[in-house]
Amino acid sequence: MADQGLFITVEGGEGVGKSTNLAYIRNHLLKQGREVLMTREPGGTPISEEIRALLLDTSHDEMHADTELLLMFAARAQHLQQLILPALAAGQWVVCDRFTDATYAYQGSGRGIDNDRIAALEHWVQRQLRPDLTLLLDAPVDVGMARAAQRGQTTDRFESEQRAFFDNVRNGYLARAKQYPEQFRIIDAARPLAEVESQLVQVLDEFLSPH
Ligand code: Z5A
Repeated sequence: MADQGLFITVEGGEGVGKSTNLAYIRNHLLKQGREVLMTREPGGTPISEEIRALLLDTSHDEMHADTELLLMFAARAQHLQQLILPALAAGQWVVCDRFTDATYAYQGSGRGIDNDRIAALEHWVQRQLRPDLTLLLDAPVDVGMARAAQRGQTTDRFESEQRAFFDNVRNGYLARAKQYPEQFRIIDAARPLAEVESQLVQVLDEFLSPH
């Protein structure tokens, strides 16, 4: 039987460079001989991607925060059962663009839902599963927003939020990182790309050495 794979998540506010750096992370792990599955949340399976479309649709501005929270976990339940857990059991390393720490940051700190409610769903849907490593790409909100604007895609339901929402999200992430220092590594994502990459390599190599 294969050894259980490890679960790495990549987090951060809008436009900080998650998508840009995911390919770099994947290549670095492949070079070290790991089998890697890349995926994202909300999404990653056909059902979860349909839920994602519902969540991001700007025409649903009436969506209640509880509905949003439950849809995030509905997408996650399917994603875990269909993709993430089987891959980890087969010994693959799973790299996920956002996971439950995004729920604490966006639905918790952003929308104001109690952490206890999120924790109850987390326990129900994930049991004991938590990320082995979370790379938090952190940058001032202005930097992320300017980069996202420069990229020039259409705005989704989250991106339509006000500045204060994104400040709360960033503070929520930083609070999680402080609370769980064993899980989180903070990457200064405001730096030029080459510097962000060298921070990632340093953290990944440190993490890889005992595994
Ligand atoms: N969400 C939630 O509320 N609750 C949950 O539980 C989960 C998610 C799981 C969709 O996520 C939304 O779901 C998300 C939170 C919510 N909404 N928001 N906001 P997503 O991950 O798909 O969407 P996103 O955060 O909007 O990702 P993004 O905008 O695609 O950002 P990114 O991937 O971090 O950035 P990027 O595309 O890699 O980079 C942006 C631009 O900056 C691009 O032109 C790059 O070339 C440039 N860039 C990147 N790095 C650099 C550096 N270092 N220097 C200069 N320029 C750079």
